[in-house]
This record gives sequence, C-alpha cells and structure tokens, in this order.
Amino acid sequence: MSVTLYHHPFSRAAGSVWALEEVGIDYELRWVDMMAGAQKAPEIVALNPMGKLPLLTDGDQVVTEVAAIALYLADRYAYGTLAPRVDDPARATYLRWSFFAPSVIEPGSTAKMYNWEARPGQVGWGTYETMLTAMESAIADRAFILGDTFSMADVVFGGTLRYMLRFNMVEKRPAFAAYVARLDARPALQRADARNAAIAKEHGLGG
Ligand SMILES: N[C@@H](CCC(=O)N[C@@H](CS)C(=O)NCC(=O)O)C(=O)O
Repeated sequence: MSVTLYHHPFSRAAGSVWALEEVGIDYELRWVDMMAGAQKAPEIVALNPMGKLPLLTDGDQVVTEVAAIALYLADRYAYGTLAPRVDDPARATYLRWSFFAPSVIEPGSTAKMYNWEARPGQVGWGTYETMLTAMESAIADRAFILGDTFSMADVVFGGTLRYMLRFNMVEKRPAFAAYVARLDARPALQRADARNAAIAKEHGLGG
C-alpha cells in the first residue's frame, strides 16, 4: 500500500502533512499547482468531485476533507495511540472536538470575518462568542484535548485554531495561545512546517 497526499503548501493539505508526520508512515506528496487551478484537472476531479485539496490516496482508498484524512490516518496507522480505541471512553471527547473544528470553528470564523447575518438557533456555530467559549472549555484546564495525552484530535482542532489565530480569524485568548505553543513544540509539527516551507520555496512561493 502506498500513501499519497495531493498537496499545495498554502492549502489545508499543509495540515494533512502534520497528520502524516504524527503517524510516522512513509508517504509521497504530489504537487498540485492550486494557484493555476490544477485541482480542477479531470484526474483529480475523478477522485474528488469537489476539485479541492487535500486529497489522500491509500492504495485504492480515497479520503478527502482535512479532518477525515487525519482521523483516518490515526485509526489506520496509530490506533490506540493517536486514536482512542472504540471501547475507550476517551473516544467521545476525541470525536466531539475533532468534529467541532470543521462543523463549528471553520464556518463560525468565516461568518465572523464576512459579517454574515444568521440566526444563532439555525446555524451550527450559534454565535461567535459561544463558539469561542466552547473552544476554550475544550483546552483551558488541560494540556491537550484528552488531558495529558496528545491525540489526532489536537491535529484537527489545534490545527484549525492555529490557522485561525495566524490569520486573525479568532480572538487571541491566552488559553488559545498557550495551547498552540504546546502544539508548536511537537517535532512532527516542526517537520511538517519545514516540509511545507521547503516545497513553497522550491516553487518560488513567498511565506
Ligand atoms: N472541506 C474541505 C475544504 C477543502 C478546501 O476548500 N480546499 C481549498 C484549499 S484550503 C481548495 O482546494 N481551494 C481551491 C479550489 O476550491 O479550487 C476540507 O476540509 O478539506
């Protein structure tokens, strides 16, 4: 089986590199010139009808959606370590905050940035303030989502938060900054950042 990530360093695929580095398997990065629209090429759309990155293949299996890719890799290659087993009660918290990232934080921060008008009871992110309070509750009194144990939920939730802080899409609360500093200390994240930066440089892209 061989694992290939269709990648551009300025896309969410950069976060999938972190997930790959955490599980520690061999993988190939396939350059997709997203700025030139290469993600809409027929061979990519055949695998992902959205024509978007990231896209991961593992042998004949295709996985899209940055959160699904991370959870897939953890279940497949780091089950019981980066992914709590199905009979481990920690699996509840693990899934809860992993899903919170794409279903609440991503749309909620985008809504805030673009001043979208929405009824809090009708949209999944409720209000920006409640979203931030909920996020803080996930990490405020512990090192990682599961407590002292780092898991792939931190790659999903923490990776989203890290991105949102970098682009000023969420308020810089002290608990967020402290949590992201703990994530920044992960060797796998440092390797992923270096690999993404090297690929950007190789293709003449600024940081
Ligand atoms: N829901 C997808 C979002 C994927 C997405 O929007 N990717 C962007 C890059 S971060 C993309 O491919 N944009 C180029 C395009 O839509 O043509 C995920 O979570 O992976």
